[in-house]
Amino acid sequence: MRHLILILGDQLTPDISALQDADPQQDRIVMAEVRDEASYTNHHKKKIILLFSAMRHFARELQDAGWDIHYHAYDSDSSHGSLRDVVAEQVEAHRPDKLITTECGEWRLHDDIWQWHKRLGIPVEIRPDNRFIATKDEFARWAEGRKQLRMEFFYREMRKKTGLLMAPEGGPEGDQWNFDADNRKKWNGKPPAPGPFRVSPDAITREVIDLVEREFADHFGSAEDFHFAVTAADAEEALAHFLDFALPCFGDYQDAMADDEDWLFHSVLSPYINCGLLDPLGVCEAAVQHYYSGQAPLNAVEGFVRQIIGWREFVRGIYWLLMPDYAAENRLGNTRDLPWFYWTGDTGMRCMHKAIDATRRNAYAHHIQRLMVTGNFALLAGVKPEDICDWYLAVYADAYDWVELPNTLGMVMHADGGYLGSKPYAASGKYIQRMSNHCSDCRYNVSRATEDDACPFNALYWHFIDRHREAFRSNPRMGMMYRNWDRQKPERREAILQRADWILAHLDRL
Ligand code: FAD
Ligand code: DLZ
Repeated sequence: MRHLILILGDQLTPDISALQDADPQQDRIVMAEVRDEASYTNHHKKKIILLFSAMRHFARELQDAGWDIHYHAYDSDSSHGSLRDVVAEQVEAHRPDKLITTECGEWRLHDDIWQWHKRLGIPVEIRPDNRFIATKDEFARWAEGRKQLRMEFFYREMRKKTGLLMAPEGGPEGDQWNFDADNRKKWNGKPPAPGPFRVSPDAITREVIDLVEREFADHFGSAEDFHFAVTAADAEEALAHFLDFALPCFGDYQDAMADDEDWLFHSVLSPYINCGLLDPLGVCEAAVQHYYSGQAPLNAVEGFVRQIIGWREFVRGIYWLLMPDYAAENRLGNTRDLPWFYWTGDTGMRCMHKAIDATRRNAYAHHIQRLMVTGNFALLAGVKPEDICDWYLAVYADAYDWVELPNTLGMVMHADGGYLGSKPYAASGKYIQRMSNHCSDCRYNVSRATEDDACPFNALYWHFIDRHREAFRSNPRMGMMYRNWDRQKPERREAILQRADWILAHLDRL
């Protein structure tokens, strides 16, 4: 055999770099469902189902196209518990000249694969991941020498590089790079939200569901009502469904939340983009076509494209620029354990209960729930970054360290000093009230801050502002918060801080 080619569970793309120049007559592909990958965090059951089923479908498609594949199906009794074990067995059995793979997305595994050539006794060629718009080197070059790294400026470079939403004269379509200011409407039930594209599980998926219910029974989340796409063809249909039914309102309601609506106008495409079933650039090109054909407004399409070629690329760049030290950052010095209700959803705070319950059922919550509800609470309560990062890595079907870590540690926890935002996204209950209808059905009163029934976000917000005065003293974007806090009567400030202290001492009672 000439080459052994390793394809990971989040590399389900037929033209992934590891397969380029490969020869079905001489090369062999290896894919493996293994304990180490399925158990390094408490992955949501639906995430494991999605990956195992999508891997099995992908392997079958490659086989049908004439490839020689070794597919290692999950077996809890197998002595091959890691990807390296399975690859070593294949190397032993077939003596390839070389192992080829595409660089993986997580530092923990990346660091391991870099050492494999010593253990395997053959060269290991690790190719760049060709599914991203910017290479790691390109991002590093862009970042070099800049005082501050801001997504907005990187995003503009990506717009120019891809030509997406660029007018013929060379400027941005609509003479504006960013339409975020138009994208902050509250949703009051109209127009109705379309819900995500749903696929009924086929025989392969049903087999995987049984496997996961059996072998991963203690993992977070529900396996019931699994409806994710598990093939590229179905993921394309999910994209078409989003473009036709949700994209037109994506911009307007991008920041909205609703008590009885899990998905609003979000695309629910991240699980597919991240495991390789959809190409991020192709997704953006399709959205842009909907703008040019008049099917979706510019604020929606620009907002959507920015999430993918802006935020998604930017967080990946930050991750690879700053890892491995990045994961240990804790600039606000947080020490609190993650409250247990993050795993159960058992809390009277309506917004938290709704976000966690949707997470448990769907392995999905939209960005504003992640950022401004579960994230905001962890920030205000001073949860240890490692605890909250572990939670986000476990509970979502789209979670991989390269994208989860900067979003959580950086954007939510401000634990990196501000790469993902020039000020923390801290907010009181008023923000949640403004953007949702959760508060009207909540056990707590959002208009109060000090009473026993007062919304915990309110007192915690001021406690956060007060206890981090030193850290934010010189941040001009925080000045108004401190002026507002200092303007309150001393007795009021004292009562708020006391209420916050009580909350922090009794998080399990909220
Ligand atoms: P949409 O709202 O429809 O957005 C379209 C696409 O843009 C998404 O599919 C995604 O590919 C991309 N995108 C949007 N926002 C971001 C972002 N901030 N970073 C990277 N890509 C983005 N996203 C993940 O893919 N994996 C994660 O593990 C993850 N963890 C997160 C943790 C926290 C604390 C926060 C605040 C955000 C996290 N995000 C993560 C980003 C974002 O919340 C999800 O990408 C989004 O909710 C996925 O749902 P969607 O496909 O409906 O997105
Ligand atoms: C997330 C995941 C899971 C649950 N299982 C596997 C697996 O059994 N085999 C595999 O190749 N990949 C899996 N993955 C995805 C990997 O963990 C992913 O490749 C790394 O997170 C690197 O991005």
